[in-house]
Amino acid sequence: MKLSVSILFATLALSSAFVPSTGVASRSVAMDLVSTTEVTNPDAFTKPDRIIMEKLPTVYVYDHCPFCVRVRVALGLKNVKHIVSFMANDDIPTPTALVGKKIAPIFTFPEGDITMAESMDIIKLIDSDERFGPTGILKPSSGRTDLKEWQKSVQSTLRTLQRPRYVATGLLPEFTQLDARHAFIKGHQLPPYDKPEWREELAMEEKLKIYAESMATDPAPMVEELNAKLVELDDKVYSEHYCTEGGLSLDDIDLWARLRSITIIKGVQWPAGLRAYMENISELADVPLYDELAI
Ligand SMILES: N[C@@H](CCC(=O)N[C@@H](CS)C(=O)NCC(=O)O)C(=O)O
Repeated sequence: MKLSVSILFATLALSSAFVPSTGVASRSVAMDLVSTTEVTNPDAFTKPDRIIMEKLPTVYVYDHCPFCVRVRVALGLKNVKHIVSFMANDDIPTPTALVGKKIAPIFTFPEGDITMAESMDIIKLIDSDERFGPTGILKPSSGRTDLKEWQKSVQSTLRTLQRPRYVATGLLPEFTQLDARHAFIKGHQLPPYDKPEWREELAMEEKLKIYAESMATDPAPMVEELNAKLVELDDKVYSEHYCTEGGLSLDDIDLWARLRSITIIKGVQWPAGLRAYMENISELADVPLYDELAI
């Protein structure tokens, strides 16, 4: 990571859960005193004023869903008060009534009579419509392929580690009840199975057994592998505040949403700069990491 600013003060994020976050440069008195680089950084992200509409927009989500996290981060960065409605993972009627099929995220905006799916379309709308505050505050995607390639390179490892943990915590809102956990397991393969094999060739009892065995397996070797991949990623992430030179962009919306899921895995060692990146965007967007639930 090239820019090193506030890692020494990462612990501030702990207390910041209790105070409104009004922008990187004015996050707290302590931060102002120690973090002069931020104040002079022309690319620093300034969070706009809080927007509280009479009828709040709602985003229907699953907590673990990275596409849903993208929208939550965008609304958080735009400082738009909104309702986060967590659907159960086996709830078909709610999304179907809204957009005709089981999908998340779904965004509803009563003032504009808007109901829509597709995370990037939703984000495009909220960053181009003045009712959601100053427009164009999220820089466009850079088109970088290295971040996408990195994500692809860890896909199998992350599926193996994350998927059983999402359901095993029993604490994610979409998995509060057994039916919902089973619906997820039914549809989400664990490596080395591919989706068609998982869907068509395995009985439910077999799937449950594979998930249980996966949780019972020592994760240490895979976590080691992941730790090394995070060191690799740390070099690709430009600063503790955004991943691509020039400022906070849709690259961050995509990358951070994916990385957040990793925090469900206990014992991962984050390089200091990357960890600060995770905490900074978590605080700025008001979307929590999973640290307290990690298993
Ligand atoms: N392209 C969509 C993808 C959304 C998506 O695949 N969401 C998953 C959850 S992570 C989903 O709802 N899958 C259907 C299901 O769970 O039944 C977007 O970016 O919003």
